[in-house]
Order: sequence, then C-alpha cells, then structure tokens
Amino acid sequence: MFKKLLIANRGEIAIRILRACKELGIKTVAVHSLIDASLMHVKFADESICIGPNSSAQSYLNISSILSAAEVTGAEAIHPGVGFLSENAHFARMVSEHNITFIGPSPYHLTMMGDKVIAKKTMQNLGLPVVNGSDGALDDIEIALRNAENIGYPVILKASLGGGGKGMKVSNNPEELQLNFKLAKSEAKINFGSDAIYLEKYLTNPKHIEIQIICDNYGHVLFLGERECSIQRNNQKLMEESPSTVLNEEQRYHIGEIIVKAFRQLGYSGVATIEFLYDNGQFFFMEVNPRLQVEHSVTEQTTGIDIVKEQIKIAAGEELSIHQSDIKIKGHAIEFRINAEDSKTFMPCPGKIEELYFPGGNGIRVDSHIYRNYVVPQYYDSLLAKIIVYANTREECLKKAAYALDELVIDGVNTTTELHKKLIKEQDIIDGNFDIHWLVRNIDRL
Ligand code: MV4
Repeated sequence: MFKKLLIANRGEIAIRILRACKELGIKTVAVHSLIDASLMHVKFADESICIGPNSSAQSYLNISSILSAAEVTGAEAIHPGVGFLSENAHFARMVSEHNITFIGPSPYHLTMMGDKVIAKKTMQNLGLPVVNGSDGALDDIEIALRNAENIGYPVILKASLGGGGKGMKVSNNPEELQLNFKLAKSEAKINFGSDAIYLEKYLTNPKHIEIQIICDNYGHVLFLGERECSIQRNNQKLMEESPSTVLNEEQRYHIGEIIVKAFRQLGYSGVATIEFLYDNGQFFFMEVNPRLQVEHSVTEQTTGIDIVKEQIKIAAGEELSIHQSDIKIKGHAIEFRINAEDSKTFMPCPGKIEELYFPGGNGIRVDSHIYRNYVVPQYYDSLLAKIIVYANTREECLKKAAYALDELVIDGVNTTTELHKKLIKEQDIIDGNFDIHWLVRNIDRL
C-alpha cells in the first residue's frame, strides 16, 4: 500500500478521499489554491501545499504545479477526485512518467472513453445496447441527412470529444439538421478542439440510469447496481437514488452481467460509471465516466462497500477481496445535492455561511466541507453538501429525507434545500414517474 497520497482536489470530495486514506493508514498531502488555504481538507491532511492562484486553471488544473507538489512531498500516488483532472489522459500519463501512481484507469482507457465515438463503438462491439445512429463521426451533411432519413427524426448531433451534455443539437427535420450540422461542427471545434460530430436517434423522454462497477488488475469486475439520476438541470444532477424504481432484479442483473463481461474483456482497471438512457424498458449506452463520481455515496449506502477505499487498493495493485456473491443491494438511498445557488435560476450564489446545522440520526449521512463563517468562493463548483438518506424502503427514505432537510440550516447563501423539500412532496417524485426533463418542465411551479 502507498505510504503517502496527494489529493488533487478540493471541497467535500477531498475530505471523502482523506477519510479513506486515514482508514487505510496512508499519509495525505492536500493541495489548495490561495483562497482555499483554510479549507477543512487542508486542515485534516498531514501536509499541504499551495499550488497557485484562485482560478481553477492556475491551481486545481495546473499539472506542473500538482506534479511539483507530489515530488517535493514524496507522494507515491495522486487521487484526482471528481471533475478537474480526473479524466485527463495526458495528466494520468504525466503522473506515471514521474513514477507516481495515478488513482484511476490507464491513459489508454481514459483516451478511449474520452472519445465518445470510439467509446460507443467499443462498447457496442462488447455487447452493450446502443442507440441507433451514424457509423462513427460524420464529415458530410449529405450522409448526415441520409442517416437521419433512415433513422427517423428527431435526431441529435453530438461532439465526438464532448460528453456530459455539452454541445448537443436536436433536429426535427432536414432543414434544422442542415443548420445544426454547421453549428455543431463549429461549436465542437471551439469547445473540444475537434470538429468531429456524430448523429443519433433522439430519445425524447428517457430516464438517466447509470451503473457502478469496480475492476481490479486481475480481471475481477464487481457490479454495484444502478443509480437513477434523472432529476437534473443543465446536466447538473440534483438528486440521485438507488435502486431505480423501474428495474426489477432480472433487468438489473441482465444489464449488470453484460457490463461485467465487457469490462473484463477490456482489461479495464479502477472504478467506472456506465451511463445509459433508459426508455421504454430498454437501456441505451451513452458514455463511460472513468472516474469516481459525486453520487458514488448512494451506492456505498446500498452495498456497504467503500468505493474510494477499494479504488485506492486497486491502484496499489491489490486484488479485490470482495466477490460478487458477497454483494447484496439492500435498502434504498437518496442523495440531495445542496448547492450554493438560487433554487429557481440555478445561478451560483457565493457568500458567507452565517449559520450552519447539519441533520443526523440513523441513516443520515452528510458529506460536506463547509463550516460556520466559511466563505463560498465564486471560482469553483457550487456543491456545499450532500445529504444522503438511507432506509429499508423508498417510502421510509422519503420520510427520513423530509425531516433531514427540515433540520438542515445553512444561512447566508441561497441553497437548493428548499427545492428539495418541495421535490420530495411531489406525487411524480413519490411515484418514480419522472424523466430527464421533469425538473425543467416543473421548475416554475416549484
Ligand atoms: C441523448 C439524449 C437523447 N437522445 N442522446 C446528455 C448527457 C450525455 N451523456 C447524453 N445526453 C443526452 N443524450 C440521445 N440519443 C438526451 C441527452 C440529455 C440528457 C441525458 C442525461 C441527463 C440529462 C440530459 C439532459 C439533456 C439531454
């Protein structure tokens, strides 16, 4: 096992990783931007280093600064956390060239998953269900029009190097496609450095269901069930839960088995989330997130597995000690993201936390880095806390959630707390009757 690990991140996820390191007996190095000097992950770590000015580009995305911090502290491994450099193949390669272990998959697999066209082709060849679309990237509008005619409108154009919903264009007819083709290409070039785009049948009202797996270096792949993440806006998830209300055991393990086989064949190492759209009882592969995710905690509650500890152990070359037959998906967990933002406009809302009280009790988990008098900076993600509620059934879980959200006090900044309180009272939410557009459709009323 590593003796010392550097955490190349901030906020609640940096603390989450610190805790895993403490349990594993690993010394920790925190890195931080100027404004983040008094954050809790800096206080809790054994050592800390300032890696640059406030902007992410100059600090948490600053590869040379992070590598220098690892070199001077003698860290043997770097955990990239979520966001920032966590999917950056170049960073992963630089880390290993400095004889430091990158906690994550190989640069080869990161590159593969970063190109959505290659990822889709690879996954399709490995037996995953995909949505009908163009054969790879499209150069010619005539071919795009012919593809769309065959598939049937509406269709969606996506950037090959995009992902997470950025740079997508929906077309309802050939005229729109003609316009969007040019737009999508130039936007892809500007945002992702490549104008490669591809086309798919547009699914109008799907659910977002993603599947968590863990793979070691010895061909063991664990399936940890799914997460339902449809309650989102602007591709920012707000509420996630597991299990999904729409899957039965048979459907769950059917897709699970396909994924496990595929990732074993890929020789993939580390944790991954496989994102699907779910429509009409069918799964359609979208993309692979080759890293830890914010909502991993939901799965930790329903499986009892510490995903971050397992991730670090795998990177250290350990064989998975858990077998699939040991994993029981039990109870129900819901995560509520408490963001510092206006609950109507979703605009970030930096400011000082004047008053703070966190809920507690059986089955209530709070992952957060904030404290009273903490000033939420404008520079980073607005996530302040994750309230993760666990109970035997979904009904009990929603009841617990009601008092947990009522107990929560965060004064000084606007948060998404009030929105969550309304959400869990909505009949559609109670019934599991929602898709990826539900929140946008209902936000004005809420
Ligand atoms: C789609 C789609 C409908 N049809 N693909 C957005 C995130 C990216 N991973 C895939 N995305 C979508 N792909 C087809 N063929 C709708 C979306 C989509 C979406 C998906 C999941 C969660 C939120 C979303 C919001 C808007 C669009």
